[in-house]
Amino acid sequence: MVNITIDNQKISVPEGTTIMEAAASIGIQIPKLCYLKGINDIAACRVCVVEREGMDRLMTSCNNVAIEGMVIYTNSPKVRDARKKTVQLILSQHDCQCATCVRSGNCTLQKIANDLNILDIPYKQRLEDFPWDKDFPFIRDSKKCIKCMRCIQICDKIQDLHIWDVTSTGSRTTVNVRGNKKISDVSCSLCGQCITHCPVGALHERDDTEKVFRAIADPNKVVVAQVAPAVRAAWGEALGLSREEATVGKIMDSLKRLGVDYVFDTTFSADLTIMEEGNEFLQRFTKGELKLRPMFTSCCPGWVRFIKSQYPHLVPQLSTAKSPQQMFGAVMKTYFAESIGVKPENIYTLSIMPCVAKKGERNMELFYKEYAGNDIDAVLTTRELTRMIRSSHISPSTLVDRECDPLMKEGSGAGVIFGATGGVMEAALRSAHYLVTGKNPEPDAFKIVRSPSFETGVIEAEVQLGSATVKAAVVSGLGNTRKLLEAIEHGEVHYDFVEVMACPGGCVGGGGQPIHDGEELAHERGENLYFLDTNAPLRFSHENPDVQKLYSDYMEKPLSHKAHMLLHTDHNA
Ligand code: HC1
Ligand code: SF4
Repeated sequence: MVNITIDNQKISVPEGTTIMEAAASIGIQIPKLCYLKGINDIAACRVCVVEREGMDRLMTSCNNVAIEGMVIYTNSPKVRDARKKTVQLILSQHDCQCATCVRSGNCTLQKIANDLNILDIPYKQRLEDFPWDKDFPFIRDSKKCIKCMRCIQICDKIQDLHIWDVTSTGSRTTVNVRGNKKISDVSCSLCGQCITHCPVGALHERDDTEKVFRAIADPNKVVVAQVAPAVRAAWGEALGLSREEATVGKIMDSLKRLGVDYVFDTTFSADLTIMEEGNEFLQRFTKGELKLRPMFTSCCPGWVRFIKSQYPHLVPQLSTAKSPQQMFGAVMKTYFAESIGVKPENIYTLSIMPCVAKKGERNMELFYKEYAGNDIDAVLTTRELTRMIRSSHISPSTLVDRECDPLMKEGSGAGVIFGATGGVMEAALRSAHYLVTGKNPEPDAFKIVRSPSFETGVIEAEVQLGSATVKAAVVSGLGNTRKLLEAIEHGEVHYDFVEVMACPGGCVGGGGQPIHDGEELAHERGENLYFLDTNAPLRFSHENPDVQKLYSDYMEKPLSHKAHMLLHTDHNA
């Protein structure tokens, strides 16, 4: 242990404790802007400076550890003065139009400036204005970038994609796409992790809310919405609702009150995905197509973009099943459209997703009879949904539980857990067990795939399906994924079926979810989905009566010709 004094309080802390952590242990929160534990502790912003007795120079507290006998002041006149000047300088290079900023009210810089009682900026404003493609699924506003380096670190260390870089030097030092390229010319996965780790409004999703409002107001359009599994675990966070209050039924109510015509739950098409992908896996597995092993899941568009750019030779190993989002869009514009007597071109398909990459995936084409268009017309992130609710003056406390509309009303607990890492694999194994043995397993029989190793982010399991043993692996985070793919390529590990999610923890930690600066909530949100699954009346995708009816009335059977046309894709196309 190390003995130090902070603001006249004597404390003992374990060796290696930073001054910031030591102060926090006695309730002193030192302000910080760029710091992210274990990812960005490079003291780039210098907001966390403290004074050490006997030293002239102030020191940063996020990356300096407590040393025996140190006497530290976190709020001396010198510290207050320096901290205020630092923040004022940052503000002089930041577009401070808070009233029109997407992060207003949830911005670390705004909070620190307020907390420090900064009422003016005595320096000349100097803003950088780099061009950006406004049609790209996310937007970078260089005028708001505070060069904290978090985006660089997250993309390098967690996603291993190295999209961002420091450019220029000295006072001109700034951040931009590596090599000053256009974002559309580099291999961004669209995972959105740089957005959720940005402390200000420099990175945000392309706002599609006005486009959706216009479609709702269009009398010729029938707006049909779906809500992804992981949205229910997080949407209430931004609206002041507790986990218990923030039910999926209230999302459905909010959509109806916004004017959406029909509302559905993506858990329905997650169940449908299991029917297609589960049967595809069994077909590949029993046919012994060894060169196509392992089969990779294909529902995460961040992962699909990653494999296409980083490991194109492995693309044939992706399941050909479209993601639940895309399958639902195709079903809405055909089966559902026919059931309500509306032409597919008059159906406007909207999805609410925890994800930015879904805005890219939506461009997937749909050709059916005379119709040529897209499965999905608009994707809103969880954050955009909450902005629509707020801008429509819907009071969250007045929302009530509303069921989904008929025909595709049901979704199983297996569909709900798609939103957490391991969930797609677990749902698939539940149904694969039934398909192989003719009997349901215990619903929680495969829960081993829920807990990734802390170090690798990977879960491995050998699962018995009748007389066959299936070697499964689950991974989330693209840096972890790259390591796993390398091990597969080098023959160090062998699997039959691998689930990959681009965002750490799966969709619950998605790049479109509410932002809590510095806090990772994926695990907690995932627990919420497992709770909902445990208490769901239906736990098996193959028992979903609405999916069964879709097959008997329309698709015929999994992997039928029609199913291939509507529910599968050629990833090489
Ligand atoms: Fe996901 Fe999926 S689980 S990809 O994370 O397969 O986004 O929630 O909707 O499509 O169902 C996201 C979540 C989502 C799809 C499903
Ligand atoms: Fe990197 Fe993901 Fe951000 Fe793209 S979206 S730059 S891959 S962190």
